Amino acid sequence: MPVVWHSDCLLHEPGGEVWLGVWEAGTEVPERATVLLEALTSAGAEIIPASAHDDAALLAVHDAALVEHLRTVWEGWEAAGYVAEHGRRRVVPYVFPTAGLLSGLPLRSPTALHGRVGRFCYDTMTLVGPGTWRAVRAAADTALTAADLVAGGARAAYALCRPPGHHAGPAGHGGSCYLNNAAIAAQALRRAGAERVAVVDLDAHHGNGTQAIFYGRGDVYVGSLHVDPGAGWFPHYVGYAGERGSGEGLHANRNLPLAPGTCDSAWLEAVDVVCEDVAAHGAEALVVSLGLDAAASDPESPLRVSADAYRQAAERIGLLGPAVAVQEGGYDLAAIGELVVAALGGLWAASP
Ligand code: SP5
Ligand code: ZN
Repeated sequence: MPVVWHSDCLLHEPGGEVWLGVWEAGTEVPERATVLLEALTSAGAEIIPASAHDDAALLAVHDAALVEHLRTVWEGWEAAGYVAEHGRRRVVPYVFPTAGLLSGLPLRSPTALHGRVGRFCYDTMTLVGPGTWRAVRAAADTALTAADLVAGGARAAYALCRPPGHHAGPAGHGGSCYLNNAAIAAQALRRAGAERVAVVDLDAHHGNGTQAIFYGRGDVYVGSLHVDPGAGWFPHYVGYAGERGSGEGLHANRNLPLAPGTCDSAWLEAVDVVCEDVAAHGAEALVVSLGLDAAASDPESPLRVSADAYRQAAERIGLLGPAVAVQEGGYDLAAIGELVVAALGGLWAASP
């Protein structure tokens, strides 16, 4: 299994997250990537360096304003004195243009950066620091390089992306995500000639950004199994079963919310529902949003999935077509190495 990697992915140091008003250590740390890389290297995977790709691939799924914001927000934050004069060592928004604030009035672009950041970041947990943009851009290149390999005939490839991406939508980011690596890969597969593509999201959280990007499209199916957002889990407001797509995309979106505590058998049943959809969709290529946080020991989710179930899920998905696996969440540093080896082993064993 080719493993695509760029060491710039280590440069993003969120330095914690503000959760419910309190600054906490956070779990989306650079060590996640080094643990995954070490486990895959030890398992004998071939490590392939990510190559640079044009911004066009990002702009195919994201608004130019979001990309430009992410590219420039740290230097703007520093230049405006938020760090040196005010002790704000990371970019964190505090006012959000929700429907409750705007009450139907148009979305403005406030001149003050500390106001404007809430237009692009929808939570207080997705901080920007000095190395964030380079890591975000490298993660997108990593996904694109893996998509190139699959478009060029590889039966599967894995993008070791960090930061993760599936919570980033067309115009906004959050949930520890900045640009949507999986959506960028899916769109690249379309552009390379696959008429129909499917995204299968195994992360413990709903892939709201991927859903939003493809919601109105019939060419890219999106299926996600995740802990029920209504039971108290991020992203809280989206990821419900009734969200089936709109317009040409109607029925090309599937959400399978799972109760906290869901174990292997019920999780694999949900995988099978998505696999049936993918086959019916006629996907010529797949993207797997490979979050490892559904694992029983993960600190960010109450699902109770084993490494063996990850292997079985990946085997079933791998039978459906050539696949680009894109790293999403997964926060138990003691477990994610075994989990990623199990999942990619299953995908590689099965892929046609
Ligand atoms: C990519 C991904 O998996 N994003 C997950 C975003 C959800 N983060 C929620 C963080 C909530 C604060 N952490 C609480 C830990 C309690 N054990
Ligand atoms: Zn997650």
